[in-house]
Amino acid sequence: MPEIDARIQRIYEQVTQRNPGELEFHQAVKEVLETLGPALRKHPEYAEHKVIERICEPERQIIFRVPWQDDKGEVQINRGFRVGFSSALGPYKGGLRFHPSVLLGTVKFLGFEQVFKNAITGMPLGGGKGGADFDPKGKSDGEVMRFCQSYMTELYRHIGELTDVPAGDIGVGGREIGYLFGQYKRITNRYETGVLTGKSPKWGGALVRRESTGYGAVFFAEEMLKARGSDLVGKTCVVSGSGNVAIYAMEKLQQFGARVVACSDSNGVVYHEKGIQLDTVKRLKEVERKRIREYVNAHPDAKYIEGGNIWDIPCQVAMPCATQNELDEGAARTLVKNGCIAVSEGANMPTMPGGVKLFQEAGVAFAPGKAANAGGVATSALEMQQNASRDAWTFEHTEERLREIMRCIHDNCYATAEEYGSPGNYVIGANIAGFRRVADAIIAFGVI
Ligand code: NDP
Ligand code: 2IT
Repeated sequence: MPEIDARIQRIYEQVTQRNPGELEFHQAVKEVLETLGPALRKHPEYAEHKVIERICEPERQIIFRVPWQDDKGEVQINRGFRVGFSSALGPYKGGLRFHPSVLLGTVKFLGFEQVFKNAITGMPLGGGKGGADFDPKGKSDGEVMRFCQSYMTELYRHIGELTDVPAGDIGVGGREIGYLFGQYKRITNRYETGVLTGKSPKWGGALVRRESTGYGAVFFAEEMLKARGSDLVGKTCVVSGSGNVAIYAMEKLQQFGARVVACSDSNGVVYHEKGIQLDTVKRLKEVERKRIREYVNAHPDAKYIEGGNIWDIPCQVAMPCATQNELDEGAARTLVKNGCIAVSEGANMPTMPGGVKLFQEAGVAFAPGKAANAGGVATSALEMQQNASRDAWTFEHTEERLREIMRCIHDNCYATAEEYGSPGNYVIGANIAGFRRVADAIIAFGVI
């Protein structure tokens, strides 16, 4: 039915015209829309109720000034954002990103992805995202605290455990969540633990949330390999980044008996043939907040490549866990040539469209971030569940729940891809499975 394809194309053109210059948002929308044809053909009600048009328009977008004083007493001004994309399945849910590159279009791309990701977890979560163009790098704890307090002084009126529940993303970890929660508690006079996730387990956070995104992306990789009669044991792996997602992806890969030979940060790449020593990475990144180049001071047999491309390093399993568009078509070609058999995205939209196509054509098992990194937000939902029941689960129990959730997401994507005529295509499986759950709720609620 070519009219369906023409309709999808028209919707995409409207999105680009109405959101000029927001290239990452356009990219995220395009990637989803071009996979929805089979769902629209099978379910004409989605077109009739203009479900796609509604999903592409955020329910609300909040932009605000964030003034704060640095350690020298100088006034600094940043811009804060929170976009509530869809509340069809639950309160808006998604992280906050503090990075100098953050623009409204960045937050919208992430919020759009989040809607589908949260839907395929099967949990009661809407989708949203937020952040600021604040750069936490090189800032003192006091500066980060004052920034977070100022940010929350506006944000508090827009969030709540039944309305919108932020969490971490790039540049926002346990320290920032603590400062944000402290200010929320102080302003609202409420110890409303369920308003944020990613809290420290010392005061209301869930065990495993810190590890969950990285662990989940490895569980997904393991499921993909299992579906092909293989596993992670003895596999050579490369993980980009060295932040929250990368560190715990490396940890779980090692626990599965894989060999992680490289990781990175925005300055360069560390290659350690005998295997990355994770204690060193954790000390450098989680405690001392230093650059990855310092790794070689502790391990002189490792190599540091300033400005290097991590995807040049041969591996069987690649896990991009740093940021969007970090793996281009050329890098995908190199990976395939070097024998890569599986790619599991810990980051959001790290592989560029040409790279995804190349992996799929080469028969590489490819897991899009929407499915592979959904363990983070799924464990946020488990944190909300524990907060609501004033309970705290053990590490083992929570990790088992995460593993089961990732297994279900994998099987759902796999089965949906098959049902819609593209067996083995996890991109189509994830997009259609997520879309259908949101779309059915949107139709049920009428025109709101
Ligand atoms: P962190 O801030 O903990 O770590 C980010 C890592 O990526 C750092 O090593 C950083 O290097 C690198 N990086 C960030 N921006 C760039 C850039 N522009 N170019 C090169 N490298 C960069 O963030 P997270 O680990 O939490 O997030 C990583 C990815 O995972 C993001 O795409 C995020 O959206 C996604 N994600 C995170 C979840 C979570 O629960 N935290 C859940 C699901 C997805 P440097 O320090 O030099 O900047
Ligand atoms: O991209 C993501 O899924 C996250 N940054 C985590 C969101 C959350 O609410 O836990």
